[in-house]
Amino acid sequence: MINQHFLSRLFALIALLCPVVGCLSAPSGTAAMPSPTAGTTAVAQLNAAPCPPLPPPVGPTITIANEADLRHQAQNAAPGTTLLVAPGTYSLQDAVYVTVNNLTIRGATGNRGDVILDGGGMLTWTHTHIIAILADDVTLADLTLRNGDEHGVSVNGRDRPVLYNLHILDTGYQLVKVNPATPLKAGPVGDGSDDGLLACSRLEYTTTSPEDYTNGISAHNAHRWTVRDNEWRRIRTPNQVPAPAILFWSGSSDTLVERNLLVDCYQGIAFGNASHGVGDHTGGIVRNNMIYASLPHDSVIEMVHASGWLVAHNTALLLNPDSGLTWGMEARFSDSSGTFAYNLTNMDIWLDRDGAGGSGIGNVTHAQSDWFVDVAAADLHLVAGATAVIDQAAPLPDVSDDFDGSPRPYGLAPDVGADEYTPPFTPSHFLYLPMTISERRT
Ligand SMILES: [Ca+2]
Ligand SMILES: [Ca+2]
Ligand SMILES: [Ca+2]
Repeated sequence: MINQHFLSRLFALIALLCPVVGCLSAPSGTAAMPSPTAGTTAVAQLNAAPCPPLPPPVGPTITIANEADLRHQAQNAAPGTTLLVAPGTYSLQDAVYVTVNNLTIRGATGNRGDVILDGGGMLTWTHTHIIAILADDVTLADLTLRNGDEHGVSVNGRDRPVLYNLHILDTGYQLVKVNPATPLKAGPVGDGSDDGLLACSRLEYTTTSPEDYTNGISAHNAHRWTVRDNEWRRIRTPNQVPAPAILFWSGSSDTLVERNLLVDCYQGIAFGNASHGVGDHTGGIVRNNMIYASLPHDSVIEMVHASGWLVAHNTALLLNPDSGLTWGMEARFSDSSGTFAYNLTNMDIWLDRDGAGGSGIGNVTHAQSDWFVDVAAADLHLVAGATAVIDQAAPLPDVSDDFDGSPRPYGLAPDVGADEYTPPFTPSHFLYLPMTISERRT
């Protein structure tokens, strides 16, 4: 008879061993971008580890049930207040201008699909953005923002914004825009936006942007921003103009872009831009992202007028390149330097375009579709047969986990690309762990 003490000891032992043997690692091929509200199984919770629900509000809260009150409180609540927006669809009559420092606007249920802020349409020229941040330490969470004139979220030179568990779709210009200054209200001008976070969100167009001016996020003069654990779909223009989904430029620095999934975007991740000059981006890391393109595409990771970067352990399967395109990642112009390491892709990596000084370590550029779990579903986790890349990398100090947030390495060595392969979970991993029970029954 197994008593409670035995069970608690057994589970304690499993918990102790699992970080070593990986027995509770999620099976390869599970949902790539878990929602913070997805499921309650143990595996779902482990998968969602990088995206836990926000903790309960601290400080005063105000429940919001109509759009006029939301706009009013965003400018009049006391600093530190949380505006809890009740479930529903809110037809905004103007942008929500947040001018109160340390204000949080969040959906009341934690499910971003329950609270929809609708701007009425793209490029209707009625009220610019869905939400404009004009204060420091503003958090937006658990919301859907859609049908905006210009931007879903406009950050204007203010610091430490947190954009978390949002669904942003179908806005006329960039879905998220980070401006260097505060053009709409009085305030610090031109000092940029520092220490922002965009995480655990989904950003997309239903088809394409309405015209050629868009990005998923475009950030000017932004410093130490983190963009992680987001899903980006169809960030593209009607005329296939170059428009990176994730673009940091205009003097931005030390951007971290990790564990994002990009599907059918025309371009992917860019530090700097060819339309600018020397010093467009400094430092930064792009790691553990998965990029899949079946619609026509340009190159998907580009470091342009950018120096001091690391692009490591990204997976890019690119199936519909524009005519003449033979490369999927590039460093460009003579002021660009950095390292591409252990990326996995099926197209070339151009290290020295226009005199750039990129270096390459251990990249694999002949990826095959059958190395991945489910290409048609954009699931680029590795299968057991991907032996050409499993355990074929060397550890990098800047890459200690993978796309799933699971620790590297599993097995003998890190794997090339964004996924660290772990065998599918089966009970046999723990049912046959050796252990001795010397418990004296009383
Ligand atoms: Ca600032
Ligand atoms: Ca490995
Ligand atoms: Ca993994």
